[in-house]
Amino acid sequence: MRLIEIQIRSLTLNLRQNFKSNHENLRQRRLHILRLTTATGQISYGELEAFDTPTYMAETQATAIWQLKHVILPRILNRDFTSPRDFNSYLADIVDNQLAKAAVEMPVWELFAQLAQLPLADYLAQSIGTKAQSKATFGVSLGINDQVQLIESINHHIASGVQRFKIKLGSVADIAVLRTIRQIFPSIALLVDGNGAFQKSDLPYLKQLDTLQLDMLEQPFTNQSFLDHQWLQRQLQTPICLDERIHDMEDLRVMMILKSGQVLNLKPARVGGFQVALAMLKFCQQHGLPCWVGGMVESDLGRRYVQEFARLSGLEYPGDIGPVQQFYQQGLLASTPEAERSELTFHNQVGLGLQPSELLTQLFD
Ligand code: OSB
Ligand code: MG
Repeated sequence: MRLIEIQIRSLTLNLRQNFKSNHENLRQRRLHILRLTTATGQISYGELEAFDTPTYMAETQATAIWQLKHVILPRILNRDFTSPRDFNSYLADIVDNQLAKAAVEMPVWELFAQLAQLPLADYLAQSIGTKAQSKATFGVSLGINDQVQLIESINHHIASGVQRFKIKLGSVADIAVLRTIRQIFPSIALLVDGNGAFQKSDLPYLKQLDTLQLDMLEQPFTNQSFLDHQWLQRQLQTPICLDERIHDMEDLRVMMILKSGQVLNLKPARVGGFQVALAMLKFCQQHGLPCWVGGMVESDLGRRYVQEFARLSGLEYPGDIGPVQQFYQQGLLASTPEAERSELTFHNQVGLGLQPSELLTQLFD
């Protein structure tokens, strides 16, 4: 396969409602969309998932676009590669820059799945000797909010059939809110995401989480920390799940050896694309480490990649992979997987079977 053109367009999507985490308060999602064309006229689209600030990850839209234009695209354009793995070898010596790499790596897998006439999920599964399922279960992630709003959102989503909720925390004060929520909703599957909001001195508050039957506590401490998470996990029954601390395979090995966490939130873009994500899934299965699929408030296009990955067996815990109508009115695709209660159903499309909406078509006019 040979890529002869990669066009890049910027796109801003307004959120229906702000999405607040300890990292930033998203009101708009500024994205770049890539269109890849091969020498034989095949087309695929990619999405750059970086944020505006270097808080969740070091990359921003601006730095990642610079790396794409000046470093990544010159290495991959007009080169022949025989497989996604061969493609990745052109990028292997570039340190980090996971989100920039993923913006091209993931659509390259889609192009190879098109060639193989397979659904992307089957093509991914085949590459690690596993299977893909026709359904995937999702939960909902709710941003930092006041108690009244959170209860209203949870009720709204329960009415549509969602049973697993992730709630963002911004400070120890939010733990009191969480206790009330648990009293009102004793049987929902509940987890919380600190996005680095906490410090070791918050231990007395974090210990209270153990009484709330949480499925897990995601990333309580900063992106830099393995040792503080290890220290906390030794004093907490609730499993710690790492997200933004895990950038590559080495991080995952360190997490396992130090027992800095017991669960992995796996986002293909965060680790540089599908090749590393697949290796991580395999590693987690070999070592009995539970692993599930996270989201990054993607557009419906970026979300399709994550949803497709979530079809792989071994990713049974409900992912942050639900319909992005939760976030946006506008979409780049004419159709997205059917969502019924908390389940997505996929059809046997070739690749991702992407059908551009008018918005996506106009972007590249
Ligand atoms: O920490 O999991 C996170 C969204 C953007 C950046 C980081 C995170 C999130 C989410 C997932 O919580 C929300 C979603 O995409 O459904
Ligand atoms: Mg997280």
